[in-house]
Amino acid sequence: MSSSSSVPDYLRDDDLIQETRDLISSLPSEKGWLVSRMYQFQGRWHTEALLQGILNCQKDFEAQDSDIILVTNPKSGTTWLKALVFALINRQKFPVSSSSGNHPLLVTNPHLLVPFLEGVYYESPDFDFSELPSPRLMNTHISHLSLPESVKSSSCKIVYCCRNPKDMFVSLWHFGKKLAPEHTADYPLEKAVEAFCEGKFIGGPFWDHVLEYWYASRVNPNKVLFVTYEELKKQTGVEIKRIAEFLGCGSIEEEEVREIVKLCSFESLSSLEINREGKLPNGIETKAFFRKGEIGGWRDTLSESLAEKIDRTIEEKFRGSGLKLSC
Ligand code: PAP
Repeated sequence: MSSSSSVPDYLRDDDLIQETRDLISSLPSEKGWLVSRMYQFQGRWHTEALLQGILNCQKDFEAQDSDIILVTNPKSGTTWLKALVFALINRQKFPVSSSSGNHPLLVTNPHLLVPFLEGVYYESPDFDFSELPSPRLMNTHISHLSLPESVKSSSCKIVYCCRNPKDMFVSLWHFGKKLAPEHTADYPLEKAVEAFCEGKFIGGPFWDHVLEYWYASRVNPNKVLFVTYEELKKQTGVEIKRIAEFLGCGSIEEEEVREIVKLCSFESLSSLEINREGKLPNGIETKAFFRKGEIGGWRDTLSESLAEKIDRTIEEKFRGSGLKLSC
């Protein structure tokens, strides 16, 4: 990955330990869409830096029973889910009412309120997770297969948010063009769709990530809650209540639900100064996380034939799983 100032540190490869270099030299690798090189580890494609973050996390992260871990494929609603769950679990400490103008979400980007596990484990290995207030709220893109053992063995809760793959792809396409123009120039849209359908992009394949958590949610519904961006969009309040029930948040007033929906809506968050003008410590502009926030926005970017290619791929991969994603 280049050292362009807009690229977050967790995507840079400058700071690897020797053990990781040795491991990497044994892994399948390819030039990738959005990155100069990516490596296949436990079935998923990663940059060297993200792989280092995942390895550190697997080694050092000790989950607590009260932890809440939000999991997504990139561009599947991470920022929104972070805001919603942060507002929900902190509603006693930080009441969400339109009259209170000092809610943390009004002055802080959701990514700074909810740490990104593998990013922190790469960028700031000394970060002390034990200092986070309980229940600790964190997020990750790590696949179910590669989660730290303690996450699986403890009683911590996982909320997984999935998004329609065409919207997810298009969101990543636009994000990548902004963030890493040098690694997208040689990837016209057709080639990027091809890579996506081969599962070859950071964190991919898309379907393995989704299906692992889908099955985990079927097998252990008290441990993994599966939500979708589309349902969140269509009935945010209903989904908030479902998440609240899953997390054992106690009863929640209808008025509180309405206030959380409003505070965390695309229109509200994207219009805040912190999310229009701000930057994360790694240099990435906060506005990059707010583009359109729509269902079906892929139509502006994908031709019918590219859309069909993604549909065919996903249909084949999801066959027999019982999972259907609306678009
Ligand atoms: P990340 O995984 O890199 O953190 P993530 O937040 O999942 O990114 O993706 C950003 C997408 O969520 C953007 O979608 P788009 O490109 O199709 O527009 C962004 O607009 C959308 N998004 C961010 N905040 C919200 C929100 N409050 N409501 C709905 N969508 C949102």
